[in-house]
Amino acid sequence: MLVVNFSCKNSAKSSHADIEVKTSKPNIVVIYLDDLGYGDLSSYGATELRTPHIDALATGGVKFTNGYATSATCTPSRYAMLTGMYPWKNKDAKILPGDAPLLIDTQQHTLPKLLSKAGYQTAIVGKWHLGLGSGNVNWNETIKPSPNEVGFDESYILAATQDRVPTVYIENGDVVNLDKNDPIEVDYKTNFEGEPTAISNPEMQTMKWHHGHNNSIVNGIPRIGYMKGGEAAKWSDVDMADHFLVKAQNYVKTHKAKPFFLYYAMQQPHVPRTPHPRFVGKSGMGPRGDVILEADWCIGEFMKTLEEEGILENTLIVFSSDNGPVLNDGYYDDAVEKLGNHDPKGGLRGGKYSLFEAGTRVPFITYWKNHINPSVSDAIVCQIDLLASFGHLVGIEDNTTDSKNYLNTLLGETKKGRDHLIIEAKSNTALRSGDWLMIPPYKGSAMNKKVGTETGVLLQYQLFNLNEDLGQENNLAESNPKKLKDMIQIFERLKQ
Ligand code: NG6
Ligand code: CA
Repeated sequence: MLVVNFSCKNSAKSSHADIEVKTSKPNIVVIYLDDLGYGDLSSYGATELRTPHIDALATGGVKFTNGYATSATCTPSRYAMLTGMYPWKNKDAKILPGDAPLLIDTQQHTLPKLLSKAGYQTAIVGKWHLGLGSGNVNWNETIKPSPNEVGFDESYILAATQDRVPTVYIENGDVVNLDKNDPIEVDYKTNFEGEPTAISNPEMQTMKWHHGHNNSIVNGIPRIGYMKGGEAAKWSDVDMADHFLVKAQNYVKTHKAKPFFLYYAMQQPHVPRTPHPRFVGKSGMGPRGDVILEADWCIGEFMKTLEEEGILENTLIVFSSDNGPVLNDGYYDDAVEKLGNHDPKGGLRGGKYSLFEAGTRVPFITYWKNHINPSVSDAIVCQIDLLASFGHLVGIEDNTTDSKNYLNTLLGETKKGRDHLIIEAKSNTALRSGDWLMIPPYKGSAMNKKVGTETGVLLQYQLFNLNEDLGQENNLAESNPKKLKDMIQIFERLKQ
């Protein structure tokens, strides 16, 4: 059995054998937000809103200042985290519609499969967005393959995003509360006859669409995609955070006897931002700020549950986000108008969808009470490495993916992280290496006009020294040809 080499202060009364078990097979919880920016937390420099519960993880654990999602959008980042594979190696790893087939091959190596092999119970609660079924899903029967076929013993998910149909929860492949007499149909191309959309019935909207999002209206919110039926199964948007929280809490309470892995994939602050009424107006920043406060509260409640159940000191928590921030992602919800002095990018350039830093550099925190010494680390870490790192923790080494073991870095025992990392935005890739970031030339628009963020795309090479120029204002590609050449060489080698 693997014996992890750090002191176990909390288990002073336990026998040595107990300590070994506890330290090598802690529960693992990944708390993953959707579109939370590098600057969206008070522990990461935000001054206009306070996130005390997440801050407690940051100050009691390792706060990474160079923590990355692999990608600037959801599906590829989640794919990389769960499979350990760079998403640009899979041409289908792009933002998926709600009726897309499962992106992960059921034969593929995954993080939950690895932990299962080590004796863990595994579950996902929250946003999935990695596709379901094998094409032409019948939402009225048990959907297969689903998260349950790629390593999760249990799943309670929303299929894609909160702004995409079907707007229902799915538990272990079954739509929750489905009335068989009111079957669900979903189509991403054509509407069902007579069904209201934001175009035909704009008066039904309680939240207006800005771009995209003008198909079926559910709970007054126009969505992407068309849906018919399933009335009793439709979720309540304002209750979603509480709903997932209770599921996550119940999972912990009922599975604490053996090690578990819980992927708690929260939906905030992705659009549509629908805070529960008790958070409405609390941030002064409109719904985007309010749902960040709501998410922070949920995390506080979840942590309380771990403590009350007596397993806090035996649970390793990783907190992060799937991509960087966006304000206007398709609805009029005051995110731009009420932003005030808040900077969701935390001084970085770009945002969601961007190859600039704000697209992929995200809050990244590890917390394990009495096992991790609180610190701030500037090591380059990436979510893709959770698979190999957790593998090492539980005694399973696997070199078949792009994931590398950085357990000691994640636990704050060394500040040596990745030397190189390939990041991705909308299928374009760039290289982070040491202090440097190189973006190769790409065709396309430098601005995502509807969303209002820079894409990072330019027809020339871009080279930045992030240590001296965090905001990526000075392109050094021409003035430092030697560094550029080195970076291109590393990039080409890694992309083979
Ligand atoms: C985009 C949507 C955006 C969001 C995104 C996925 C439009 C115009 N925009 O296509 O609102 O849903 O997909 O976000 O439809 S992610 O965080 O899941 O990648
Ligand atoms: Ca996202």
